[in-house]
Amino acid sequence: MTSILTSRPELKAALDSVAEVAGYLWQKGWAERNGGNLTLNITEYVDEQMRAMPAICAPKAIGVTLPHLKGCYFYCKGTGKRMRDLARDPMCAGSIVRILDDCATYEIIADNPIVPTSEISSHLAIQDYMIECGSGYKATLHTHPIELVALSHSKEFLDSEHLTQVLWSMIPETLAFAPLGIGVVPYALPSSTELVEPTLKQIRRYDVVLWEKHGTVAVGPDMMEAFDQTDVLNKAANIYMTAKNFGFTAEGMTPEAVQEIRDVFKLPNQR
Ligand code: 2HA
Ligand code: ZN
Repeated sequence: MTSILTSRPELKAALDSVAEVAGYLWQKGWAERNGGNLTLNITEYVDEQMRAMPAICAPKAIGVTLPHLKGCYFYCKGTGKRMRDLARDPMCAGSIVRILDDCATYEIIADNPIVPTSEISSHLAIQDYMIECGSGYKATLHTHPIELVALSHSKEFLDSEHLTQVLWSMIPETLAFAPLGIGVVPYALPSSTELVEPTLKQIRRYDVVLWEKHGTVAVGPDMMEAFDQTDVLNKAANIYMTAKNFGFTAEGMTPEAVQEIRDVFKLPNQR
């Protein structure tokens, strides 16, 4: 079967990178069964022929209206699909969708009518914000990083500022590569539109959002960067856990040492 990726090397390269990330998620144990989902804004690769492609399913409601997404195209992982399958072939585990002019509906155009991720409303609401604020960010990534999810089971770490400070203090690179920190969203039913507003509120301020007792949502200019953001924060949580396993609580770098890194590397405190 011919694919939309055939004779579109730039689009294929972008999705190859998404596939590479999907493989890492599986290897890290963050993507059990169909766990996690992702979207990539691919509008920059869309040509006339793609714009003319007919829908291969009936239009579907996003659940929210997103004015900045008019005419945009996204690659979305399919609901119920496995990251480890996506790693081998992105078009077998996801599809390409077009946002319709009402900004509240999408249709699938390729390759197969694979229904997008159940968390599509949160992902597309974040995509809408990323266009609105001119970030140039194209990727959203939801996954289940073990140590961060475990920390979200403790009331102590449901405070975004406290969790961020603890993670930053574990290893200097955490602050250097996640200078906006991590925001926590209280538990809500997975895939529900109830998650949309709280997630958006936190992603405006933080690099990564932690959904209590569930997983993370990260954004980035591309999928690899969204993965890296999640990875550096989870690494810090792993160090905290490892110290606990040794029988002590990690001391953490002093607030002065953390501030020094912010000053020396001139790290931003907003996007
Ligand atoms: O796609 O992770 O939160 C499966 C999930 C839903
Ligand atoms: Zn999930």
